[in-house]
Amino acid sequence: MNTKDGIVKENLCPANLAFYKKNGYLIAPQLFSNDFIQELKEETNAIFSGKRGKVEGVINLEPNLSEKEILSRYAAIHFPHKISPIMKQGASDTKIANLLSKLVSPNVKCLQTMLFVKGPGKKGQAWHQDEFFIPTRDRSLTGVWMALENADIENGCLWVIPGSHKDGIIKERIANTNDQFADLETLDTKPYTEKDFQPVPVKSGDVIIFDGYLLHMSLGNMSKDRFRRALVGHYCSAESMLPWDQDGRQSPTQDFRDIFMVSGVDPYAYKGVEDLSKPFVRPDVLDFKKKKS
Ligand SMILES: O=C(O)CCC(=O)C(=O)O
Repeated sequence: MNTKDGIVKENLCPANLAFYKKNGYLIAPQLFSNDFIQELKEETNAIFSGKRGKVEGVINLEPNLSEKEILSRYAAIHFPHKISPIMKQGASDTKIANLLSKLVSPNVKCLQTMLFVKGPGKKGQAWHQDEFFIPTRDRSLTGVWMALENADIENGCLWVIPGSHKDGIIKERIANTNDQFADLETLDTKPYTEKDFQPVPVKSGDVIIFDGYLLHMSLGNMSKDRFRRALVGHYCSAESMLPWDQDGRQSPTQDFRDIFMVSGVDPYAYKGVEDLSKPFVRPDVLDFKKKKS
């Protein structure tokens, strides 16, 4: 594998496309300017302090807390774009949309954002495939992981198993025994072994794009004092209806319509869009089998 082919320069080149097909991910360096990263970081503080509106699970904070105290409370918040135009702007960035329009479909919709801070001592997310949680009809689910600061092995960067997306199979879920993971379940990663597990360290402003069937995870943040802020967007082809109930948070549906377009046209525009997703704090223990009662 020539890892250089996995780095996008100005535009996607044929070597990038071949790398993505074979390995299931790409890195686009320095997509966001330092100024915009700074804005996103400040907005993260505002969201985590509850200043941008209701986030289920955020408790009212005492005034005058330091940034560190605010960010240390929770590892991540889902759907920040619902209360923050700047987060929505990040997830709709034209450079990202342009890449997705070539990798996924000319018509691309965004259905979820997640804002990670993952401070020192916080756990990572076990091996998983995003399509398990967010099923599309055409296997087009794609994750975009936007680094708001440098992420490396020490502070819990993303890890992938290159090529694991290719057979398009949802792997068996088994009990997790790794205490670096927040989850009760992980994946049976066989036939892959540790030598296939690859960290994807990135710099602030870099973006990782990955296939919804790619096996990926992150370990705990083992640093003493470094956060690992990242904005993540999930996208799919606008042609795919979206039978996604958000692990029981939403009613069963054939086509979840709380989406926004980032590229092209929406073939289902006649259905309109709905306001359904509600921002919430990611629990410290992740039990995805639990359904809404
Ligand atoms: O950044 C992380 O810790 C996990 C992110 C992830 O698994 C995802 O975006 O699907």
